Amino acid sequence: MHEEDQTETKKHYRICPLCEACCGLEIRTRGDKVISIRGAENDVFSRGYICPKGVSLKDLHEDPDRLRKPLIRNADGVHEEASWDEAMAEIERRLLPIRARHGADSIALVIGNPSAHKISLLGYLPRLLKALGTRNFFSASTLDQMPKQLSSGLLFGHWLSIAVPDIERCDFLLMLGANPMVSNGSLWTVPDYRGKARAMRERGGRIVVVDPRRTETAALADQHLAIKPGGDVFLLLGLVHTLFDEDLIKLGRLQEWTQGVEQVQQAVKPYAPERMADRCGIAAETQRRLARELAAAERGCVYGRLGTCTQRFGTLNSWLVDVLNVLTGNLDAAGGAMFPKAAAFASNTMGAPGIGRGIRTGRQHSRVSGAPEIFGELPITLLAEEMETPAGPQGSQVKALIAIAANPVLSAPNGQRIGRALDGLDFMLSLDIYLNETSRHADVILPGLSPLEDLHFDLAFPQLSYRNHARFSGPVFAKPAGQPEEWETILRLAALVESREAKAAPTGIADTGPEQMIDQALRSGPYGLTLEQVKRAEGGIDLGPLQPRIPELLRTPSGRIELAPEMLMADLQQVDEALAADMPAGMHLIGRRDVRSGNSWMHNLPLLAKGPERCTLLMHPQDGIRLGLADGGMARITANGTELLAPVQLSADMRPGVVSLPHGWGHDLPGSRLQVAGLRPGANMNALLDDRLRDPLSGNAVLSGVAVDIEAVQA
Ligand SMILES: Nc1nc2c(c(=O)[nH]1)N[C@H]1C(S)=C(S)[C@@H](COP(=O)(O)OP(=O)(O)OC[C@H]3O[C@@H](n4cnc5c(=O)[nH]c(N)nc54)[C@H](O)[C@@H]3O)O[C@H]1N2
Ligand SMILES: Nc1nc2c(c(=O)[nH]1)N[C@H]1C(S)=C(S)[C@@H](COP(=O)(O)OP(=O)(O)OC[C@H]3O[C@@H](n4cnc5c(=O)[nH]c(N)nc54)[C@H](O)[C@@H]3O)O[C@H]1N2
Ligand code: SF4
Ligand SMILES: [Mo]
Repeated sequence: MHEEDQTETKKHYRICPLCEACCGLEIRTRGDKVISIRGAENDVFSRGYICPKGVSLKDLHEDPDRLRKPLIRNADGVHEEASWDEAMAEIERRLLPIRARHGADSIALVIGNPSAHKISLLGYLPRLLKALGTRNFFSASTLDQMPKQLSSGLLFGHWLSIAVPDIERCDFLLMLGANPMVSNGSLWTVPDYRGKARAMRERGGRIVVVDPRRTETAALADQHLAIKPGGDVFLLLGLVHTLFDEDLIKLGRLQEWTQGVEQVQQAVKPYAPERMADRCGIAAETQRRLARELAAAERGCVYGRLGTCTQRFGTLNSWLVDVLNVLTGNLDAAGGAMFPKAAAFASNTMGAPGIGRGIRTGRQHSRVSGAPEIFGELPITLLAEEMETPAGPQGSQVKALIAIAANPVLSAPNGQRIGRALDGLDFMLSLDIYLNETSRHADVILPGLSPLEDLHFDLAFPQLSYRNHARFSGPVFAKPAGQPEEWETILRLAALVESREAKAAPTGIADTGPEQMIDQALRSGPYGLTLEQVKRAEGGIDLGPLQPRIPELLRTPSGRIELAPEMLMADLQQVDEALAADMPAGMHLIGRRDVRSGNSWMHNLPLLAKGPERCTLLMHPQDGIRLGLADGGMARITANGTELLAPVQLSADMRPGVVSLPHGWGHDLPGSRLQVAGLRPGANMNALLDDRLRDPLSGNAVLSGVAVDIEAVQA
């Protein structure tokens, strides 16, 4: 019998947790081995699509460096395996006195990207946060999408009411600062972007990509506009200006649901394309033609992503993208920018439809810099100063940190400063599956499960999907005996902080496991589904193309789209100042993603790590000649008081004057256990970034367009 089980091949359906595309996978196993991983053809949403990362789930599951037991750092600074009870006892012994002595704010919480992909984390973090009661809550959101959350919240009344391209019906797509061919989409869950973009062009649609680099996405588009880094606000203002100037406004159905159009018209008067051209690097006539083309499209859409958010004017950019969609009648219309309606957990389907309290920010401020809280978070670039600065009248110093699925030492600007500050803490706890650049600073590390041992239901991404759907997948393998699921660990920590019976199993209605949580959310959701129904439909339930949702979706106090929020109108003054100031001189650094990466933590998987060197500095050949750098030559890049070395890759795809380095590299720090990644560590581009630069409205870090010095290193 046992023998038979070991040889029988089983087929499992599993949703990939590694990026926002949320592809359904078909995983074949024999005994405890993975035999194959491919795209699940029967998935109603991803329809068989997969990328190399999905295949690498086997490597992740089998990675000998992946933590399976808690680690406690001994007196010599070495991490040693411990039992769960020992680890929890150590946390109790060291963390609780800090809180008792220095108050709730002395413990900071940082959560990273993978937590958005795990209901076991995302569904339970609010419990821990509530237990901690700290204002020092930080996340990767302020390295990423906070500007879009803020602008969407201001316009539509909820920060998760984010409109996405209805690509299957669109015939003109203007895309800024996004590379879905590589990233597989962001704030836009769209598996197989390539297939959808091709289909769009085959039916006569056009795609225009705005990016300082001719990316993989630009190569597949009809037109590429090589913008100057940081130039989007000028271009977008030029486009909105043109719509008014050339009488191209048509609000259509949204006329009666929109307020503030006149204020926007007044506000954009000064920004004629002729005045913007120099600052964005795109000729006035090109801007005007683009505005006309957008206005003339039957079903057009503007989409901006990471590259537009990680700038000083990230919130204005995010707002202007939606302004363009509204003014051209493309918001909430088929083929335009539409709002998904998730089967569960979507706050914008809860409460009274059509009206609400809107959003409020700045209810509290950070202690050292006084930066406003936004959706309960503080800018992650302020984490270091909160750890470094002694207590004063403004409150207590951060003395302890809990990091959950976060690697800010590599992913945040000036991460080396964060690393130093972590060493000064009284206690640090990491929930992580690796001993890496950040968790090596932790006194205790608690591991999560392998994704193949975990169930999966996406809480966030159905709210951002190109089509409505409900999908669930169960664990492929049983979890190791004695290892808790991450939600259990989080509840145990919350209980410990609340000083309830720490060792008891979680009890009570709020402490149910994810399945009950999902079932309740589905039942009370807009389609009245049950988890049983979703489970029975392997490959998911298709809930159809996106439907118009205005006015039902709105949660603003006016019950309308509030197109001219005061906070944004006021920030236009800073645009005027930027226009009046001199152009920042020198070479400008932008980021880049690679198909075989996932921010900082997938470089330890052999399948993804093989192949050519990926941490290279892309540079236009003209710049190479000027700087004496040939292909493969070594460049010294200097900024932020730091210098890095990286091999140069000459590429005519770069805008001259702009260079590109990927983030998430720099795996050569002592004390980490990343055998594969350590072989080709790469350089940490975030070491070059100044942690003082952020969009003050959203608190989002500036990751793009930073001036750097480059020189050739003689062999
Ligand atoms: N220069 C520059 N910097 C950037 C960006 C950029 O474009 N340019 N992009 C930014 C963006 S968009 C983001 S989202 C951030 C990401 O910033 P982070 O979230 O800090 O970085 P990740 O590399 O995603 O790190 C994830 C961590 O989670 C751990 N982990 C993985 N799976 C699990 C799990 O199942 N459970 C637990 N507990 N831990 C797990 C990994 O080992 C790793 O330590 O980086 C940002 N940094
Ligand atoms: N393979 C892979 N996939 C990933 C990730 C990964 O690390 N690897 N990370 C995941 C995460 S956390 C996220 S948030 C998403 C992000 O997904 P996307 O939003 O698609 O982000 P990127 O691929 O970084 O593309 C951003 C683009 O902005 C461009 N850019 C830089 N500066 C500017 C500028 O000033 N203006 C304009 N217009 N463009 C600019 C860059 O050249 C780049 O092509 O990807 C996710 N998917
Ligand atoms: S595109 Fe994203 S979700 Fe799909 S297989 Fe690749 S990593 Fe997984
Ligand atoms: Mo991200």
